[in-house]
Amino acid sequence: MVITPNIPNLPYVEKNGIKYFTLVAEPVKTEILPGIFMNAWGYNGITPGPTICVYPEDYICIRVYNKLPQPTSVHWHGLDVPNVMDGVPAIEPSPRIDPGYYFDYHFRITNPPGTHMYHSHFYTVKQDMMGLEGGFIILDPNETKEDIQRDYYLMLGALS
Ligand SMILES: [Cu+2]
Repeated sequence: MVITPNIPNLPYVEKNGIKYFTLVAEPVKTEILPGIFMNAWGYNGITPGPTICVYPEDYICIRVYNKLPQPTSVHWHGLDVPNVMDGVPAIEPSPRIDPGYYFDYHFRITNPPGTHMYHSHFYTVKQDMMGLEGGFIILDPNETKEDIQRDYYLMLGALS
């Protein structure tokens, strides 16, 4: 169990052995300090986006809606996925998602347990710095509560 302070885990629906997640890339207003708001971009109303937690061997489908004013994509940083699902449209046959459209990223988790992230890989310098990123955790099915008392995921970023 990994806790991301102030950020919920992304819920999913399991059907026929596949875990279905939904991300909505969209403009968000986020309170970075009490009373200080920042216009950012994020997923499902927040930045960083919700933390995705899965297990090795899971089959997953992540539907990404684009409610941004420009195309986007999602790259699953560090995960071994087919090129067409990797979310890097400029150099791979992985589609960009135009405004108003969605794309279903579906793949099997073949990595071992570990800590990763997802982020935009379209106009990356702008979109990542606007906040389009989130945590992606591959949990260890053999880990017990006695092994680890607290496990936190922190995402640090610098706006330039
Ligand atoms: Cu990356």
